[in-house]
Amino acid sequence: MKTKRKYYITTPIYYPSGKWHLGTCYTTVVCDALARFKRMDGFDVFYLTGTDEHGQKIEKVAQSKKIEVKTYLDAQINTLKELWKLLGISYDKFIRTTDDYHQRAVQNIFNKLYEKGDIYKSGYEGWYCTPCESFWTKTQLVDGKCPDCGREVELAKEEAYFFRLSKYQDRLIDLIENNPDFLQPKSRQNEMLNNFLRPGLQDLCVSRTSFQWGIEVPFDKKHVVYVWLDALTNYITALGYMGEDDSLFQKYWPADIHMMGKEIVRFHSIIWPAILMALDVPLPKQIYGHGWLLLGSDKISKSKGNIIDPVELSARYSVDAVRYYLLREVPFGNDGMYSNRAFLSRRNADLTNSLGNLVSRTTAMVNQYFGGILPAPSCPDKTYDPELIAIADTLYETVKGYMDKLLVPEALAEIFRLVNRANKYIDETTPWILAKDAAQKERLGTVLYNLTESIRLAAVMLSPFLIEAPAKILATLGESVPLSFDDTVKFGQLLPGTTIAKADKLFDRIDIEKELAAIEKQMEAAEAKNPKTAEKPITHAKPQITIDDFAKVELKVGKIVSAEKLQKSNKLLKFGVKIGDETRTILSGIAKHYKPEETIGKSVVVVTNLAPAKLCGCVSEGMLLCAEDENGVILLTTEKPVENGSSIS
Ligand code: ME8
Repeated sequence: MKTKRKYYITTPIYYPSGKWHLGTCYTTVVCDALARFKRMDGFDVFYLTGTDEHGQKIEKVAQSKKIEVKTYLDAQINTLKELWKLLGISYDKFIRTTDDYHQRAVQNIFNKLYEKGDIYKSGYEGWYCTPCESFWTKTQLVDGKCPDCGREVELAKEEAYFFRLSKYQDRLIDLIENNPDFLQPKSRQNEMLNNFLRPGLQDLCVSRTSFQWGIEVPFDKKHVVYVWLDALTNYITALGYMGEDDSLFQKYWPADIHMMGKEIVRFHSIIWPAILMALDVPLPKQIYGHGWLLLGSDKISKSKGNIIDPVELSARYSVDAVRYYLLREVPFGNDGMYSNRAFLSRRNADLTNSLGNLVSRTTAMVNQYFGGILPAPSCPDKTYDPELIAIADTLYETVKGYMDKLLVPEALAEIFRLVNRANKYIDETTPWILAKDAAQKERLGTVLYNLTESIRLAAVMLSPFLIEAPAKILATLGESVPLSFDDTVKFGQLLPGTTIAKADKLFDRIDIEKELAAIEKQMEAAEAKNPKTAEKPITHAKPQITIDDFAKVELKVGKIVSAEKLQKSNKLLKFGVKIGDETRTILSGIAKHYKPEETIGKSVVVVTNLAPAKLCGCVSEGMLLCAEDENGVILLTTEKPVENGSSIS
C-alpha cells in the first residue's frame, strides 16, 4: 500500500470570551476546506483546533457573569463545538488548554526552558492590555493605548519569569529572510522584520502573579504561566509532546501549516519559533496570516458588538451558503467585507442560478428524454464539446494548483468556470431543439452525457468546500462523495446506463430586495425591544449537581461590621464580616449598588469555604451571596434575625 504523506494543519485555539460570530468561523472553515482537500488528495491529515482558556480576560468575563470559570468555559466550549458541527468542521482533535495533559506538558516545557537557562527570574514593569493579555513598553503604545487593539492599558509591576527571546533574534531574522515560504503572505514578512525583529527584540515576560486562572509555574506556585506560552505550545502538546505518549508528535510534527488571523502573526512567527528553537524542536513549515472579515471598516468582533450570527445565517440560508461565502468572497490573505447584500447576491448568482440550475436542468432533461437512464456519448461534436471536456478533465489539476498555493477563492472560481461553461454549453447545443428531431437522438444523448459528467466532476471538486450540495448532486447520479480524488477526477468515468434521478432544488432563489427589507425590519424590532441586543450576555444553564456536590459548599450567616470602597476598583466593596468569633475580609462587586455605610449591620449569607482569591491586590476570604435582576443587585439577608455564625443548609 502507498504510504501517505502526512499533513498537519492547525487553527489558532479560540478564546471562549463571548458570542461566536462569523469572523470566528473564517479560520476554521478555511482550514477545514484545506484539510478535506488534502485528505481527498491522498494525505494523512491531522487537523487540530481547540480553545485557549486561561488568562485574566476569561477570569474577568466569568466573574462579571458571576459564574465559576470552569462552568462558564464548559458552556462556551459546548456552544463552540456545536457550531463546528453545524459548519461541518472535520477536525481530528479539539484541545482545551484546561485539559490535564496539556497543563502537565506546559509545566514540563517551562521546567525544561528554566533548566536550560532560557527562562530566568527578574522584575517587570510595563503597560498591560488585559483584552490582549500583552505587556507593552511606553514607546510601543500608540496614543497611550494598546498598539494591537487600541484599548486602555494599565501600568503593572510584578516579579516575573522571562524568556530569552532576544537571544533568538538573529536566527529569527535569518529564518524569515531566507525561507520565504515560512511566513506568508509576503507582506507579513516585511511587517515582522521592520516592526519587530530589526528594531530589536526584548526578553518576554512569561509569568504572571496578578491573577490566578492559569497554569502554575511548577517550581514557584505564586506565578502562572503567561497565556501565550501556554496557548502556543498547544500545537505540540496536542500531539503528546512531553506527555505520556508522543507517537502523534513523532508522526505529525512539524506542522505543515499554522493558519491564523493577521493580528496574531507576531506571536506565531516570532515568539513561537523562538520557543521551539529553545526546545530544540523543528520549526513549523509555514505560518499563514490571513486577513479579516470586516463589517463596514471594522473587524467583526465580539468586543465591538457587531456580531453576525453564523448559526442564524446557516439556518436561514444553508450551511453551504455560509461556507461558500467565506471561502469565495474573502480574497485569501486580504481583508474581505461582509454585507447582507453581497452574501445574498453570491448565493443567488453562484449557488442558485449557476450550480442549482445546471443540476436541475440536466437531470430533468435526462429524465424527460431518456427516462432517467444516462445515454452514451456516441456522437461527439468538434465545435462545442472539446472546450467543456477539457475544462472538466483538467479541473482537478487546476484546482489542486490553486490549493497548493492556498488560493482558495481562485480554486472555487475554477470550479464555477466549469459550471458556467456547462450552462453556456446548454445554450449552445439547445438540447430541447435536438429532442424534437429523432435523427439527433445520439447527439442529444452525447450532450446530456457531457453535462452529467461535468456536474459529477464539479460536485466531486466541490466536496472539500461545501458539505451538503455535493452529496445531494452525487446522490442523483447514484454516487456518493468519494474519499479520494483517485479514480474520480477524469472525464468519462460515469457509466452510460446509470440511473439518474431528478434533482430536488439545491438552493431556493431569494428576492434580495425583499429579504434585505425583512432583515432590516427584524433588526429594528430587535433593537426596539432591547437596545443592547448585540451586547446582551448569553445565559448558560449550569450542569446539574448532586446533593453531595451541594454539600461541599459551606454557607453561614455573617454580620457586616465594616465596609469601604476598594481603592483600586470602582466595582468592589471591601467588607469586614463577623462570622461567629472570626472577622473575615470579603470583597464583593456591588459598589455600584450599595453605599458602604448602608450595608453595616446587615446579616448576610456567606460562602465560607471558598478558596481565598486576590482581587486588586486584596485577598478576599469568602463570598457574599447576592441576587440580581434588571433593577440591580441585592445582598441576600436572613428573613428574621439569627445568631451570626449560624450554618445554612
Ligand atoms: O487570537 N475575521 O483567539 P481568538 C477573520 N486565543 N478572522 C477572525 C475574525 C474576523 N473578523 N475575528 C476573529 C486568539 N478571527 C488566541 C489564539 S493561538 C495559540 C491563540 C480569527 O478567538 C482570529 O484571527 O481571538 C484567529 O485566527 C481566530 O479567529 C481565533 O481568534
